Amino acid sequence: MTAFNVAQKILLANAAGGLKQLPEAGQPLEIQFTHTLYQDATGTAAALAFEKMGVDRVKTTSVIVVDHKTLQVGYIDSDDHHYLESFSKKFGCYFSRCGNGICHSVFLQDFAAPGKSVIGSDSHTTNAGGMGMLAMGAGGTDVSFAMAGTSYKMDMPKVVQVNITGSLHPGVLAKDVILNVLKVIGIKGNKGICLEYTGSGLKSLNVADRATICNMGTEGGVAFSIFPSDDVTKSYLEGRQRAKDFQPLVADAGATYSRTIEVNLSDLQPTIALYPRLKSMDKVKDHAGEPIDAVFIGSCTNANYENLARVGEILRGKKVKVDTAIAPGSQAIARQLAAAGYLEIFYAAGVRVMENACSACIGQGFSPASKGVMLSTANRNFEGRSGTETASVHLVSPATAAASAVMGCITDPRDLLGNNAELSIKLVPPVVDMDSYIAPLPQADADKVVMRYGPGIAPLPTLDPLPAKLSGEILLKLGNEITTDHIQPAGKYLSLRSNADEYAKQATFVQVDKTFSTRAAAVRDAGKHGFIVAGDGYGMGSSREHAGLCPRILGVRAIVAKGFERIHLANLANFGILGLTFENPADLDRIQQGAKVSLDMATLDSGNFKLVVEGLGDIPLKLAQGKEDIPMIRAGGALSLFASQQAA
Ligand code: MIC
Ligand code: SF4
Repeated sequence: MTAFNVAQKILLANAAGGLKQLPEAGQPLEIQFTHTLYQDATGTAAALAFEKMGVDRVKTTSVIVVDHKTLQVGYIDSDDHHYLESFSKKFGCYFSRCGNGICHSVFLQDFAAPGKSVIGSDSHTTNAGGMGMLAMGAGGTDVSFAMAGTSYKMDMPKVVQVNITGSLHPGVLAKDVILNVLKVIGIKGNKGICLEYTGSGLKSLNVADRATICNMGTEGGVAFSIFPSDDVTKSYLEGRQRAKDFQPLVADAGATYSRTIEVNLSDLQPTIALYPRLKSMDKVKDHAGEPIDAVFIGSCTNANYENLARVGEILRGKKVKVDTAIAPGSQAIARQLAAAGYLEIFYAAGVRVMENACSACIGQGFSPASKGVMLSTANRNFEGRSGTETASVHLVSPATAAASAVMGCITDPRDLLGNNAELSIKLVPPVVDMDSYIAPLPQADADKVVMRYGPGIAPLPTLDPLPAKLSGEILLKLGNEITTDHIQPAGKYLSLRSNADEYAKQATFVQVDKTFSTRAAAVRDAGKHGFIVAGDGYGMGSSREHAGLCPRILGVRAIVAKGFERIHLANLANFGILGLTFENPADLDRIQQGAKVSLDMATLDSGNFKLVVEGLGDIPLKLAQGKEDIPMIRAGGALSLFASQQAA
């Protein structure tokens, strides 16, 4: 009998059509997700797409969480929230109101279940892998199709084993574990893999720690990460009064992996990921004493009870020396902290206790000063993400962040606590409050719900089919590692998510080239097509599909790069943009911004193209998307294809 690893078991259990045997790595696979997740920044566009699908009620356990656009300055954010609430009631979802918590934190505590599967319109949906769940991020359109009951197409990943031994020293946290794993696997080029955690060290990592580790697998670009479901999982679920959701999920003896990475927890030290893009993972000790201006402790990565209680123990009886903010992951966590007396410690230490939301992680408040240095416990430190283009944000664990806040400079927590200082935290029962959600309404009540569309919500544009020949110009030439925050920044532009035209006009590539949207629109309005050329890792980071939709609105029809990240490449196909790679990567150097180019679609089905560059000749290209994406790209995008199929 074949011995299966956990990743293989969970893929098989959730494969569409009762599949008996998994395909080889790299071959197509379809998943029938049991759960779906929207948040409010990607959710409005995704929900508008769902409405176009003509389905009466969601087919999955669907959770919608308001957590990103919580500033609500002016009516736009609140309008989106009311729209999502009416959508949720109408179509049978769970709705989590503003302030109830971050989508991944509330999903983990109240909905994630071992053996099941979730696809969410947020790249860190991978968080729930800590519960032994198949958990993946995707663009909103893909999530909406899954919600409507359609299976999701992916490639069978290679399963890489991360074998954990030893146990963490005091002051070293799960965040340090994942930063060290990322140090080994790197932050790009991991598209076809998933990570499975095994080994004797797992028992010392609780479910929240495991979620931290799976959350940031996304920064490595892996499809998902997964832990087994064991006694640790069982007692977590019992604590949350969800014992019935437990099912064991462990690898068979003799299960094999494509590669093994060994991590001895006892060897790890507090680690810092330097700005920008987790540039290098250094020991905190090597940066000790460097000045900082602000500290943010929060985000779906690690704002769980145990971590914030540790922060409380570090802050007990002390005052912070720099601006410090703490945003608990959920209201349940905040209430648990209050019950244990930690909120009082935070306030007494001079900390700003923020809303239970994404907050400073995505530049929604608490932006650092110009040229400032912020330590953050979040998972991303892309350029400009904090809301301050000139500031540097370094990523650390909550313990390092708290110790540094107390000292006013980068500090290894062990230097404050002493090497053997065990941080014993107060254990109080977790807060379970399912009434903090609006549960799915019975169908008769759902039928009566009137949808609320605020004036800021614009309908999704209708996208036209791919012409027989694209001709236009190279609008932008870019380097490596262009993130979705470069393409379509969040921060102060987040409110525009429900009006894609305006979001495109004001924000697309604004941090890279302020003239981009005007130039692109001029080319589009002249009846020509826009092209972008770039290096490797194009589209890394967020699952935000506006990074595909907005360039498309501005007339971009093809992006030629040395390599793409998985979710973004799928989003490009969903909006009818060709993702192409160079046959000879060195050709990128020969192409200039502004060059006049054309691309004949006659060879689209073969996947091979020649980009004709005026004055330079032909450059051979390959389609980066799969053959199965071709009908969608031809039709102009996923919804255009869907509409044409309905009409036929
Ligand atoms: C992020 O962390 O970048 C976000 C904001 O949560 C995104 C989703 C978005 O852009 O709305 C993500 O990770 O997918
Ligand atoms: Fe929110 Fe930040 Fe987590 Fe994204 S990474 S879901 S912005 S807390």
